[in-house]
Amino acid sequence: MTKTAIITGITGQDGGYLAKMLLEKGYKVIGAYRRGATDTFGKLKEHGIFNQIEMVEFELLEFTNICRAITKYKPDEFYNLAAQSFVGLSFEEPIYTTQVDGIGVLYILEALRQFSPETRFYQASTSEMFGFAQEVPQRETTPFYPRSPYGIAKLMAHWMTTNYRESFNLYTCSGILFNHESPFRGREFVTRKITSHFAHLFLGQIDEPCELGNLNAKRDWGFAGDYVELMWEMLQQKKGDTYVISTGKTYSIREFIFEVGKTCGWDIEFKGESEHEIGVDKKSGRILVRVNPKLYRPAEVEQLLGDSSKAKEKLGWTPKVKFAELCKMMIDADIVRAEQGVL
Ligand code: NAP
Ligand code: F7E
Repeated sequence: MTKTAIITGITGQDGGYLAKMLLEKGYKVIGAYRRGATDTFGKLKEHGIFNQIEMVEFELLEFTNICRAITKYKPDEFYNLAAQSFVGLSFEEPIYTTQVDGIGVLYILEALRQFSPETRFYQASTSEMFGFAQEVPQRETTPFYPRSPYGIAKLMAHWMTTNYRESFNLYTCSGILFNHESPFRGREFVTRKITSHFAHLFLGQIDEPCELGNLNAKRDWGFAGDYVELMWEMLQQKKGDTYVISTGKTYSIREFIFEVGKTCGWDIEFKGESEHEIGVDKKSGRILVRVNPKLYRPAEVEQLLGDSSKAKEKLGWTPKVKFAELCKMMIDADIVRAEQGVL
């Protein structure tokens, strides 16, 4: 029998990859989106799947709307990927972020409990909950220490997800995913900010260096297309659980810049300290990166490194795309877009 899945955050990076994968598995996919003044379906159209998805209006702050979507479809699986997902913005909009990323998840859980308790629920949790990491590497048992309103709101949602499993016997999963990127990453996130800017620099469409904040930060970066497989796997087990998903390797922003620069034919070296630091192509002397202290965060997550042994053992998974391949995939895609004038 055809299974039905609701995906919230369908217009985002992960929404597109997950929808594509579920369609390939024969699912009926319900895309839960919020109405906007401009078209937000660009990623789904680029994936070539927009016409295969049934869309339903869905706003995380509107409980009645959530109840209607759940009672209408009573889905086999519900993937909650919707969120105010930008950590930097969460310092400027802490109340909104907490409502959407924390309370919004409680609305969904409560609606499932009331109207569709058989639905299996996936919550998009995050390595930002580890924040000021209390252990290296971070695993399911590592104590949490979030460093942003985003991380704190997601932690509330994580515990609600756990609590509704323990209290009401719902099948709920919390996927603690470390950073995952792709050519569909939002352009405000550091990886895509770099690849989209470098694509324009490479083609000579602009001259200004890419302005960045803290270059020391280190992240465990994986590929979004790999990670959505795990979201699905988590919902196919005997019971719901919490899993860390990561590559087990960590790289600095500088290393990401260097790797992306290689595809553009640049050999980037870093000169100067703190706000005076620049990234320069050794051969031409061209300045490609500049630090702007305005982009520093009020509290930073300096380093994340995950241990996904549990997912490997229980879900039989290892990440496929490696760091260098990911960097190349992202810059190649942005160069093509910039050439076509769609970046
Ligand atoms: P994304 O590209 O920023 O997408 C976020 C999605 O949420 C968009 O579809 C957005 O819709 C929707 N949304 C935002 N506020 C909403 C609201 N109030 N009501 C309904 N929909 C709303 O995020 P992503 O990278 O795909 O990440 C997916 C999920 O995983 C997020 O929950 C994120 O916090 C979490 N996560 C991401 C990572 C990562 O590295 N990517 C790691 C761990 C966890 P619009 O298009 O209308 O804005
Ligand atoms: O920052 C530093 C910044 O915004 C990464 C989200 O998907 O992953 C993401 O959150 C690092 C930080 O991602 C700039 O200070 C330097 O240390 O790309 P980001 P994030 O904050 O790690 C987690 C797992 C999520 O759950 C989130 O939803 O890069 N950085 N200079 C910069 N970051 C940005 N955005 N822009 C800069 O100019």
